[in-house]
Amino acid sequence: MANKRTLITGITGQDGSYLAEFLLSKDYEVFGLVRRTSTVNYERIKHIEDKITLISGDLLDQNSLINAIKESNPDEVYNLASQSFIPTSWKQPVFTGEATALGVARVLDAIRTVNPKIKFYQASSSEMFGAAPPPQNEKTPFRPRSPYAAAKVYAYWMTANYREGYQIFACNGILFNHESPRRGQTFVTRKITRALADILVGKQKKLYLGNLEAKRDWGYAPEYVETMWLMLQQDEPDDYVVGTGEVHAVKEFLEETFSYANLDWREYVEIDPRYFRPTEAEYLLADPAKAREKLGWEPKITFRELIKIMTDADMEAAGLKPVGEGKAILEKKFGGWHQWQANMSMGNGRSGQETG
Ligand code: NDP
Ligand code: GDR
Repeated sequence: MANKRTLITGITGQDGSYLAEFLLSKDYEVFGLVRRTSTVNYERIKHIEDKITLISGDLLDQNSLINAIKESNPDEVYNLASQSFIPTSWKQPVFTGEATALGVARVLDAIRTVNPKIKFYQASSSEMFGAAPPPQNEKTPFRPRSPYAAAKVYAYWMTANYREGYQIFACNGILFNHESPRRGQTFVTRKITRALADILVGKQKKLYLGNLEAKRDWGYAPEYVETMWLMLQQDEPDDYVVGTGEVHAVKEFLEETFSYANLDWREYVEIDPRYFRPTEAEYLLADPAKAREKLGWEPKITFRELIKIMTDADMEAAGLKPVGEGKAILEKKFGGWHQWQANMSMGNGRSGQETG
């Protein structure tokens, strides 16, 4: 039987790169949509570039999506592309809406036009719950608290409507925060682990942060991409909340990271009002019972283990000898398709593959 084919949008991002590795391990033929940038930014996928095919396109350009779907002829499309940083969504709300909301309508309509039998995964977000009281599950009404969240709510409902109206096998994965050494450097977890490494090597003296009281349900990204695939392997399309069911404040993330390297965060951290948001999602905590029951999914990496993995990776990337517990945890608990070395694809590389 021929291998399955997949098109991943957002393949150069954190999740796209892990999903590509995971699907390659399942013998998929992997195609990735990449947009044109003045400097090539394929650092997260450079170690698998000879195993995947990149296609030029943009969520803002309908024809490029139709062409990408025709060219890749996929069984499954994973739509991970979006403007995903919440502060930017306040500065560029219209652009965020174009990519994160209308971009999804464009992909869905391209599928409907080219081949409605293609299965579709939409990267929905816990941010959609915003001000809704915790814990949040599939039945919790959305109360978005940012232009990003509002755009994701539109995309969520478009996905549900294409499922109900056109019988497309379309699923929303409502994923809570998931992190890794490949996390973008402006997100708070990576900002903290990277700053710690820079402080240790003497490149940075202070770390400036915003709201330390916000609470998040943080998990390990490679585990989360497995749920995306599981959703598309079920008999019926559906929506699922994915998270650990454990909540921690930003302050706890700080404490754990700095104490892992025997430092006291209070000596290094300063609050900068620039990092506060106009409105905040204060308390996001998943009730992942449905994913556990229907997908058989259970996260393996705990909050403290996640911090050790990320900190070790940032220390190694900074040229330091890592404490080492994070590396050991990964080898013991994860294995299989996901290895330590691949995680280190987080630097600034240059790619060989060209797209037109
Ligand atoms: P990243 O920000 O790391 O990656 C986003 C990807 O989208 C990049 O590959 C980026 O390309 C691409 N992209 C952005 N705009 C466009 C566009 N106009 N056309 C084509 N591609 C575009 O995000 P993550 O990997 O962390 O997240 C993946 C998805 O999951 C996103 O949709 C995010 O909103 C959502 N999500 C993430 C969560 C998390 O905790 N990580 C939780 C819940 C949802 P480029 O490299 O060129 O910038
Ligand atoms: P989030 O992630 O907004 O939850 O969105 P982020 O790591 O940016 O913020 C988490 C919390 O930390 C607080 N915070 C800071 N955040 C940043 N980035 N920088 C700071 O200096 C800082 N100080 C405090 C924030 O206020 C917030 O409460 C992520 C993205 O991946 C989205 O795309 C995704 O949908 C959601 O997770 C689930």
